Amino acid sequence: MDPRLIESSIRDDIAACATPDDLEAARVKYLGRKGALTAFLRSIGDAGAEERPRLGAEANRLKALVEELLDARRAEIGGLDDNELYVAPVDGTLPASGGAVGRRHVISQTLRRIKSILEGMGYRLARGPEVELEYYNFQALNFPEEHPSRDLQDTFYVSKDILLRTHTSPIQVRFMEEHKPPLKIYAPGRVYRNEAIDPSHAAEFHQVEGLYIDTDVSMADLRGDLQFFLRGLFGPDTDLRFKPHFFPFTEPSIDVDMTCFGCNGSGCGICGQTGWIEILGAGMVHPNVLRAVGYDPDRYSGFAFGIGVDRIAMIRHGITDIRMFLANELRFLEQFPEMES
Ligand code: 2U9
Repeated sequence: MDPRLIESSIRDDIAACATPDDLEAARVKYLGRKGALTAFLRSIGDAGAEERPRLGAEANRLKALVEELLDARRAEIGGLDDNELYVAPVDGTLPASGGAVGRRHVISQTLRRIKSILEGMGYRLARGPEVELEYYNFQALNFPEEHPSRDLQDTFYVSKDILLRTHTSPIQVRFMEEHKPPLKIYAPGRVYRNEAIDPSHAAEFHQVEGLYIDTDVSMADLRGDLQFFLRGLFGPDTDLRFKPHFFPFTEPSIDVDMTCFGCNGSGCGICGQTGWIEILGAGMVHPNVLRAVGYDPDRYSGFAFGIGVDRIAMIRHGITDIRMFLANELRFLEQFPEMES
């Protein structure tokens, strides 16, 4: 076949290609096993010896021409080279898709606020294990041997001497064993109790406890710190009242009420018309607890307080069922966008 005829057919065919599939068809038509150029190359063998070099050179030129034209046409119609990834053209005028942005769990948000206030007051973070020795959870904290909370009914035991901590107080016992006074620490964490589950009781929940030990620490210091803390958490109008209470690890022990942030004390739905909300427990660290960690109770005194993080989150957000915190129900969790640090 006449090379010039082949060349013009190559040029026409490739110029007419409109899609990557057309280009592939043109490639096969000329360079494929049964293609026109392939046939031309084979026919060279039948030509006379003096003709062969010229025909061979012509065949190679046409082959190179096909490849060159295919590449050029591919670039024009936006097809892909071999090994090239397809990248969709970006339309910068389209609106952004929004995307799914996560958020912290409402308990984590509450805990962060509590931590930030306490750290601003000079309390340092202390941590400890959730699987704890019975000694640190009960004995060292002056719980008598026959105390009901030690019962299997109330505490999850791992073995005879090992349990899931029922409060974060063992963290502070461990800290005191390793540090001399003065100290001012807070101990956040998850705690476990073998409770009958209902809207206000879960078998796992979260506490933060504070502990301050020095010479001459008094109940007045406790009142000052609790007031500063609760005003930071619930607003500057918050007032407190102390009621006598009992804990094995503090003496005296108190329950602390604060004026309701919903009505400022006049009575509303949040506080059950009383004007007051029971918010935390506290007291002066029992001399037996100081002795257990090797502190001299005649020289040192201290206060401690404990607060339920779940309870704070429920009060702040008007949540009526503690079990929602563990349900992993998105329609619940999405109601608490992060508004603060
Ligand atoms: C040491 C000594 C004393 C921590 C304290 C409370 C009072 C308290 C409750 C708050 C809500 C438990 O989660 S809750 O139900 N806690 O009322 N906690 S005093 O006393 C300590 C801690 C450590 C060494």
